[in-house]
Amino acid sequence: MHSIDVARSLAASAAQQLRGIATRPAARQPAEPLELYDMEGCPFCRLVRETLTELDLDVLIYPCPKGGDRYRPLVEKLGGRQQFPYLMDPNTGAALYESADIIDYLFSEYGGRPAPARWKIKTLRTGSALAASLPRGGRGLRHQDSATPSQPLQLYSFEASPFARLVRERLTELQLPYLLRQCGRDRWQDWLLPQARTALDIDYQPGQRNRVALLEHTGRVAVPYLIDPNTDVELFDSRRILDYLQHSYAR
Ligand SMILES: N[C@@H](CCC(=O)N[C@@H](CS)C(=O)NCC(=O)O)C(=O)O
Repeated sequence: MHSIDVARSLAASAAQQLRGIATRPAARQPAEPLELYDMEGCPFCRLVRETLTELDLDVLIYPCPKGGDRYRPLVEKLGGRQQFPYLMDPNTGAALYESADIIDYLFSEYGGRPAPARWKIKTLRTGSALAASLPRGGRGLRHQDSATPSQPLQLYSFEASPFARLVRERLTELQLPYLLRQCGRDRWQDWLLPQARTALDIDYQPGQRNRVALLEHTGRVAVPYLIDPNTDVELFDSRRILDYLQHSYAR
C-alpha cells in the first residue's frame, strides 16, 4: 500500500535527523555532472547523497543493486572491487570508494568550506544512516529485471523527501540510470508542502536553481518530478511515477 510505504519512508527520513533537506550551494558547480555508483538502500551511499543535497550538486546515478548486472561489473573493472558508493568525477579524473573520503572530496573540491564537524563523528553518522535503512526493509537494494533505457532519466528530488525516496528505490531496483537534480531547501517557504503554499495563497518564489527551473518548466514546485527523455513523459507524484516506471521498464 502506497500510504504505508510513505509512512515507512518518513520514518527513514526521521532517522536521518534533518540531514539531506537544507542546502547551501557549493562554491563551484562541476562542468560535467559527477557520477555516483550507488544503491538507494545502502547507508553509506545515503551519507554521500545527503552531502550532495547539502552542497546542491547534481549527480548522475548509476544504480548497482545486489544481483544487478548493468553497472556493477563496470565498477569492478574501474576500481577493482564491487563496493558502493563509488564516485567518479569526470572533471578531475578522481575516482573514490569510501563514503568518508567521498564526502571530504566533495567539500574540498566543490564546497569551498570544510565538511561540518558532524561528518567527522563516524559512529554517529553511520548509526543514523543504518537506522534510516531499517524502516525500508531492504527496498532499494535488490535488482528486478528491466529494459535498458538509451538515455538516463532525470529526477528532481532532495535526499530526505519520503516521496522521492520511493522513486529512487525503484530506479535502483530497475537499474535505471538517472540524473539526480537536487531540490534542497534554502528558504522558509520551501518547507511548506506545495498544497499548503497554494492554500495559504503564498506567492512562492524559490531561490534554489532547480526549484526555479522546475517552476519555470511546469508552473509548480513539487518533488519528486520525473522526466523520461526516452518517451518524453514527464510526471509529478510518487505513485504515478512508480506506476509509470513499473509499466514502462519492469520485465
Ligand atoms: N566503508 C565503506 C563501506 C561501504 C559498504 O560496505 N558498502 C556496501 C553496501 S551498503 C557494499 O558495497 N557491499 C558490497 C555489495 O553490495 O556488493 C564506505 O563508507 O563507503
